[in-house]
Amino acid sequence: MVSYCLSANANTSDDWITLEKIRAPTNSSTVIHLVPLPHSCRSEAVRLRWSQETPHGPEGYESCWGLDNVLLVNSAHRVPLIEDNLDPLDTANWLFFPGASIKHACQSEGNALYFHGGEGAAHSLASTRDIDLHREEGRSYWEEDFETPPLNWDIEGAMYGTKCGEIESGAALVFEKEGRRRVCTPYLDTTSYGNLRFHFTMGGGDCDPGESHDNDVVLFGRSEGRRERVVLDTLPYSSYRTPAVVSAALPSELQTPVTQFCLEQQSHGGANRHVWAVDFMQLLPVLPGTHTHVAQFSINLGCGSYQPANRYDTLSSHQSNEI
Ligand SMILES: [Ca+2]
Repeated sequence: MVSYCLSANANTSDDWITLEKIRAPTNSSTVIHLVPLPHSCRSEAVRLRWSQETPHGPEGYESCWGLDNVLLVNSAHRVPLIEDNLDPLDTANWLFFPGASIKHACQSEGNALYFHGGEGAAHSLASTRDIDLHREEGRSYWEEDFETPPLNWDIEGAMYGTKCGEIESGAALVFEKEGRRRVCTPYLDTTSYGNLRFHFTMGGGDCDPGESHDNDVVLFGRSEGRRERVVLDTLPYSSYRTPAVVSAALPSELQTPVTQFCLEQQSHGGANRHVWAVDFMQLLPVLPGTHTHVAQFSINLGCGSYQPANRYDTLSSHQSNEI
């Protein structure tokens, strides 16, 4: 059995690239294959093919084969969001591991998180720090981190800095000037996006807080050719003293080839009054892929002296829900 890939710009079937030759299993059990794609297969419009080689001898053979659960994941050269071999354990990676000790045990390579169980061990678990799985490196999504002035944005009444504290990371867009305070993105093709997110504060850090709903900031979008604004949210003056993520689902009228998003403060008390800031704005795909991340770990359940007690439950993820 041979698996291949073919780029769209290849002209003939002779350009199929062999990825792997798979021998027939010696028994009838199902075998899972993980095949890294070479660079030549990582482009647009690539096809994959599986085929059985023709028999060499005159007698031929009888066989049937099946294929199931084909999964293409973009994980080959992605920087791991978290990686820890525990040699030594990186304390920044782990929130809790009650019931565990870090030691060489259970035939581990170097240190392992070792859970010895026993009486009264109510909880044995290991919990990582929060990991932002929305940042899907390599996927197509749009973002702006305001570390340098962005091109083609329409910005009034703002400067770049950390006056309102660190909103997401590094510099943010800080609205503190006199006059109109408004920011609009360039016109974007939002047909494949379903969610707009950004980090926001009013009154964070050393910034003057808002005092009334007159200071609220309105989030709206508009499509080219339509004059009317589509209001997505109104950010109350008192709700973002601590920076927080604002997340807005895109209605269908804002999923167009030419759409922009704006934030505008209704009114304020002048320079350095009622100050707000924005950082790390991003557009996320309509539907995140179901398999966009891979967790890989090794676990040994058989090293205790009383093996029937060994049990593991699940690898679970808890998502702080902001969408
Ligand atoms: Ca930033």
